[in-house]
Amino acid sequence: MDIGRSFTTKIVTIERYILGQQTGFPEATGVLTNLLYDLALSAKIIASHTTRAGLAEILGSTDEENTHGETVQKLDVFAERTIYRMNDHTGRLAVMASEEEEGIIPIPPNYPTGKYVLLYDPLDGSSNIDYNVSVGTIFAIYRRKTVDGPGTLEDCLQKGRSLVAAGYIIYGSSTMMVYSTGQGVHGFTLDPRVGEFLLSHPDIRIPEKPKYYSVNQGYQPRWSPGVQRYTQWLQGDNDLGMALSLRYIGSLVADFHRNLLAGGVFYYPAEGVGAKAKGKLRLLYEAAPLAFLAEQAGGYASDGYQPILDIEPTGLHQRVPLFIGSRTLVEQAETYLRSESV
Ligand code: FDP
Repeated sequence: MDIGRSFTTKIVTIERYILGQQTGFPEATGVLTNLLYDLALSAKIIASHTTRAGLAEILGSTDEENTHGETVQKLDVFAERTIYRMNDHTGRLAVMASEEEEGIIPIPPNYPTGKYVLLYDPLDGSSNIDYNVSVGTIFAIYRRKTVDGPGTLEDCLQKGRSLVAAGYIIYGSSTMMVYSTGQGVHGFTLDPRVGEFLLSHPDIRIPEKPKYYSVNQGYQPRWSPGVQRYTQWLQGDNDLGMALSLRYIGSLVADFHRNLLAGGVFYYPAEGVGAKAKGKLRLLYEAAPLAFLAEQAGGYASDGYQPILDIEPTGLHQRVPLFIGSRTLVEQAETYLRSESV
């Protein structure tokens, strides 16, 4: 028997896959391909640190010194710096913006600027780091709006419908990178033995039959009547023929990832007046890129009234209520929320 031929599954690295997708576009210059590959490399570096996060040298304040006399960086600061340093000098980007930084992040004047804009949340769910719970990185790539020179705020304030690519990396029981360039959603698992992301989840589609709803139920008293009724609908007062199970990690990437694969809805609604009057999550760094992936996987994302992808951003750190996941479940949320405003 020829043992070699009995293995029929192809091994596809993320590099090969990204390049393969590019060949469908003869006009492509390879810049986006390389940008995605740089993000995969950043992910490997960040993953190599998240797996050591329980070690004392990683935890602690940003200005503590470790035993080597080096300044200890918290993991979220480390992730932020890694993505920045991987992308500031490549000539692929006009400007960046990060959830961790107040303003836009210009490309240093000694480096060339390029045609893309990178927005990222370097370590989402970071309140979970100290408890060994999955965290993630989210990224969004747009084409610049300005023609040349240093990128501007205007380049960063684009609605999700204009996204060229988006994705996330989940640092969990394994590390996965999931991304879309508008040709479906594809997932790659990092094989730590060879240091490569290998195609493990081609063309992800949210399953027809949803399993889970995910929300911080502790905040229920602060929700509007529409969100309360919607939650009861998910719990069994519905025509789905089953009550959905509640699963809530409190780490957006992990909650989204599970529901993408299992079917379900994640929501972080508005909470009346006060700090969370518009919810908690950020439009540009969290909601829009994940909404892009949800739609590419056959799902949907809404603020309760309109598609997240159609919201015109007005500020870098703008918050937005988010309902995301299986299309029918998100549309049902819209029905309940709209009915409360008539
Ligand atoms: P975190 O504060 O830990 O960074 O947007 C940040 C986020 O986590 C999301 O990842 C997560 O879904 C949400 O906040 C959790 O918020 P609650 O603790 O209010 O449920």
